[in-house]
Amino acid sequence: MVSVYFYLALLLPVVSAHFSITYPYWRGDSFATQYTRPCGGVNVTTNRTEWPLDGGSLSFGAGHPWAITYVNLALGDDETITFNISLIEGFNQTGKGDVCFSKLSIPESLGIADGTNASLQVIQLGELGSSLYNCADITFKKDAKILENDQCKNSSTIGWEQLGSSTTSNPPPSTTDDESAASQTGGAAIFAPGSIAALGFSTMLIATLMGLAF
Ligand SMILES: [Cu+2]
Repeated sequence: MVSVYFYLALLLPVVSAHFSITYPYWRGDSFATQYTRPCGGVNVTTNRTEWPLDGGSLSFGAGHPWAITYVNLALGDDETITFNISLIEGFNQTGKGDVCFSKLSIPESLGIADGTNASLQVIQLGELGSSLYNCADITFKKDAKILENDQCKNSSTIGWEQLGSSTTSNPPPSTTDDESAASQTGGAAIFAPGSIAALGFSTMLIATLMGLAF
């Protein structure tokens, strides 16, 4: 006779660490190879989700207690594409569950046209120090839409924390005025105008995210 615990075990959800992209449709199941850059060991596909020209929705299922998270874009449609266009400021995504950005904006300077192919890359860096990767292949289309609100949900378990050092941290004791000025300049350089726009945007997104979460 089979133990009742056997049947109970069948009812348990698959305890999947790692993460999966749920929209746009990901390249494919990468769970066995998700540590492989740049796309979790899954090659580019022709299964492309249509995205609006100025940016679209992204949702993923998070399976770790926390992960430093980045979203990058690469233009093109083969294995040589480079994910060097950051769509958000990196953040610490906390909690397990569904995460959704209703709209990740695309910089106008990229000159995206109707029919441009690209891929999105989501990176999650967890406590063990290895990054996890997933990609989704997209085609920019002028008539494409972002997800409806009821299709873009954030689980109540999901949280967000900004990265970076505190603005109130003290300079090292030996720092002279000149060095202090230099370090402030260095700090400011991190927030170049483009980054400020990106940070502002992602903060806005996260505000939306948190608003939905609570
Ligand atoms: Cu995992």
